[in-house]
Amino acid sequence: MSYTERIFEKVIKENPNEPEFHQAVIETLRPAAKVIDGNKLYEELAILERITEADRQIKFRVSWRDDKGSVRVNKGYRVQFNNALGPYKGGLRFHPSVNIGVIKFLGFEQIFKNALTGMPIGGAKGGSDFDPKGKSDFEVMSFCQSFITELFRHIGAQTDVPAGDIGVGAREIGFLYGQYKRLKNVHEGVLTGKGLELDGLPGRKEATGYGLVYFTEEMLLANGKNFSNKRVSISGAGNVAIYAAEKSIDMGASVVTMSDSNGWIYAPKGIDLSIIKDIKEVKNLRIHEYVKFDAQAKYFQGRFDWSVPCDIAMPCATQNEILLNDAKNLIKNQCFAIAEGANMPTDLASIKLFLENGTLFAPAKAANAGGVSASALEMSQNSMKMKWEFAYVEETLKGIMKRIFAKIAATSEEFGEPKNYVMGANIHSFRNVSESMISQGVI
Ligand code: NDP
Ligand code: 2IT
Repeated sequence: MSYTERIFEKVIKENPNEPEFHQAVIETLRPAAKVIDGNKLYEELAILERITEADRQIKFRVSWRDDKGSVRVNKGYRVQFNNALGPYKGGLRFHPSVNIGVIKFLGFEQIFKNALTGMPIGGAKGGSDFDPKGKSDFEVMSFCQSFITELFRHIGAQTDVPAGDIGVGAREIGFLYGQYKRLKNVHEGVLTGKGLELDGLPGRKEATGYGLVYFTEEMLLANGKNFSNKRVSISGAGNVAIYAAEKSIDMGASVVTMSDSNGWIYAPKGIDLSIIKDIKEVKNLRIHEYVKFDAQAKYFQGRFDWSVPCDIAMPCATQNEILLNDAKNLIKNQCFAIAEGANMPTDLASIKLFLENGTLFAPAKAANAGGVSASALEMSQNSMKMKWEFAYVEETLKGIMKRIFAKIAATSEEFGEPKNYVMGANIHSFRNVSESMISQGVI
């Protein structure tokens, strides 16, 4: 049995009940097996044993009071996975589905995503099973203050820099930042995704969605296609989905679907994003409200199954939202490109099917790296005590996404499968991280 396959068995055995983590390890290392299994040094130095074992896993209790004065208790996590390339960096997710396996999958992915950005950042992820939905601002603040009162001792601008993810946006980051500053008495770039009224980066909010579209455009252009007049099917209606939709529309496409965890909308002539922004960003309502304002649109309750005609699909909600039947729906409807905005939205069987079918496939660790790239710009902005302009950030982001695509495409080419961007992304990032680990000795 090969080194990589033995490691998969070991990871599965030693991390029981963590299916998302197993999936992330296989999804990353199997496409890189060609370089790993062909290089004995990796095995001699136990690179895979080390890379799949987090540097540190922090789990803590978060007690807080709700508006009625009742005491509530949640679980908090931070997994500092690997800092070979720089300080630990990665988001915080607040969602009832969060557990240690989910945070480990996200932290593991983050190591390789961050390596692709070319910026000096290691990989981490954190979060809580706290559900911000239906909570007052005061309750969210109370929770965030308690969460950071434990986490503050483990993070810092040179150590570990958290940011947002599902359920964590500028409001939550502001509350976390305020309490951190109070505890440490330093104003430093310890969190990214801060509001513009704090030391936030103009363009961070838009960066993941815009970056996804910039990356996808590069992939389309390299294959003789573009966004113009294409139908884009998007899932989710949060931070990533909204700004992926905005940039797709800017590029001349129409967005025909969006969703939330209750259901999805289909607007064959294109969604009016100003209505979505008003519903989601201003009024904080459910997506079914959309059909009240757009007569051509239909609402379907329940899970989105990717069953409507589209040219490009962008899953932007959560993990495993494209399963085999969904992939078959997309192929049947002649969708020619998938670009992952969410982390690990496509399961292993569906990725395999897309690649066999010749569907262009932009893997998350490359395609959604715009968010963390902008976070790294925010770190540099904060450490220099500067404020970058939105236009500068947008241009820089565009350059970063283009470079990521070029590096991946060159690597896929080097290994004889020029259209296999999954292989290109995983080999390229694995090589970066492992070379850096090797030069730092056995630690
Ligand atoms: P948000 O919380 O802003 O939005 C998440 C969206 O996805 C909401 O519409 C939400 O619906 C929906 N959603 C979440 N969980 C589920 C679920 N289990 N089933 C169905 N729908 C669900 O998060 P983001 O937009 O920030 O994150 C979306 C994805 O992008 C995640 O996978 C995240 O890890 C990834 N990502 C985020 C980055 C960032 O910078 N924010 C960077 C890179 C990747 P509802 O409101 O009903 O919960
Ligand atoms: O998955 C991700 O890359 C994020 N949630 C953003 C991480 C960051 O540090 O900006």
